[in-house]
Amino acid sequence: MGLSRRTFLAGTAALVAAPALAKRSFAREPGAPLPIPSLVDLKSDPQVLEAIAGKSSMLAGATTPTLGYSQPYLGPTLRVSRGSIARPKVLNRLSQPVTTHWHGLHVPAIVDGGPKLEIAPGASWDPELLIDQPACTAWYHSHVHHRTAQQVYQGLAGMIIVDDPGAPDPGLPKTHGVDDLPLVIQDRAFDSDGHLAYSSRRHTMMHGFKGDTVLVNGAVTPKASVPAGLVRLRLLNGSNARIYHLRFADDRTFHQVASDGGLLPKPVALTSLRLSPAERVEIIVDFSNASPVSLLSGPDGNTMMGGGMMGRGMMGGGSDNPPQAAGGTEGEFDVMSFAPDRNKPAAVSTLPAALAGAPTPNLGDPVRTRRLSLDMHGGGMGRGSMGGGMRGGGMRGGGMMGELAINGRAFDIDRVDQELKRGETERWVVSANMMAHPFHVHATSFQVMSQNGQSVPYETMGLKDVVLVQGEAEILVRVDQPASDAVPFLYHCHILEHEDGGMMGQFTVS
Ligand SMILES: [Cu+2]
Repeated sequence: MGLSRRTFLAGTAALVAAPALAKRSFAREPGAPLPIPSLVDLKSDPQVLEAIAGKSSMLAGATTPTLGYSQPYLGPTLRVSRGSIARPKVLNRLSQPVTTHWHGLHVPAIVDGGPKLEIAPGASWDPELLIDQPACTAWYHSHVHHRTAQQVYQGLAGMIIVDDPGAPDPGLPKTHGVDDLPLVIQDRAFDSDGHLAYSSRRHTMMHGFKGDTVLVNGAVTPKASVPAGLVRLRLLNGSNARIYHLRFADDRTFHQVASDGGLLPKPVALTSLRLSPAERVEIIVDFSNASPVSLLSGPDGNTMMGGGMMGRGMMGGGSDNPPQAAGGTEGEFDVMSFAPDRNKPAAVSTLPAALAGAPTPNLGDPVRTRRLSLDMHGGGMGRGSMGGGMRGGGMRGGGMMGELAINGRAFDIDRVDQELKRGETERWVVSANMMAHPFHVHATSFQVMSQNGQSVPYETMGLKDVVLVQGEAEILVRVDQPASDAVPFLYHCHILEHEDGGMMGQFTVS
């Protein structure tokens, strides 16, 4: 691999160039086989998920304390099936409370796993999840207020595959771990002991934590052996804050076939894609030329000073947090690599022209409009303000830092912020200031209608539960699941430091 500038951000490159540097005792060695999480089918009997503390081998020669669900880091891929009841049993073997939120599943708030549903140390939780939604890639993660960022960072997350046995077969690769790969992409940092490093400095909280090392399924820049044919990649950005700008090193065309809420009507040809925190994208990649290739990402670029808010695509100057500073295009880095193997049979050789079973948006006309302003500032902005006066204002002198809020109010677990009527479609106008914020709504898939006044074609965006808001986004939201005052649903920024810091609100559905 050598000392390519793509090996990773500046810190890693320095390590490779000077292995004697005392600060970094353990090497990040790319190219380990891609770990494939075990597949646990939640269709039938209760299946136990244990939140545990484990030890992982992420760096050469180091042991890294981590958290996981039934494994040392991350958790199994859970498969649920439309029309059936999934019965996970979550056991908390840790000394701190956890929750398990089913991100992307359309289930009632009482089983959604939000911050009101803490599982105490030693306790267990037995939700019944009636699955009734299109096939998609979802995920699960802990969602304890003020602890989400740390707990997900330590490893409390995993992927969910929703199957829809009643829908027509779209003709896509579907053998888990063979030609249908779950890829949980996360950036992490390590201290001199090889332990996961995390900073809760104000700078980190405001920008979101960004590490200097990329893990895929818990391995540093791994290599996947794949059939020399069509392969489906289920990409989940499980990072706390980093936005990836993904492309293949040879700039090959690939096809997006699904977004958060399920299949797109037909494959969309791309040469790059942007994946913000908590978003999922399914792509089909053609490895039939059998050439090894790397998947790369450009720099995140989502900083308050970078002026990225109104930008498109590659935002701002590409500066990351200071320890990982890597300017401009030199900040491009390897995420993982693929080694096609002609001895592995490819089950699917032709990309379908249309994707049978894709959901159709049927949200209808909105009955009301709500405005949500994702605020970063010193507070005092009125409820419902669109934040126009704050746009592009920057954090001058740093003196304004402190408040993360929505409509001027920081999260309060005892306050309901919005009251929705079950089954009613609403238009939400979501605005963001200072940075781009990935906005998530629990319990539903929404349709993005426009961004900054430009209409968004459904054919390329599909149904979403996270949308990166840069400026202003207009979405159509309908929630069909109930939520009471006692256990409301949530909407929030999915930069986990922003979520923990108060950029979150609660809503009931009656
Ligand atoms: Cu945010």
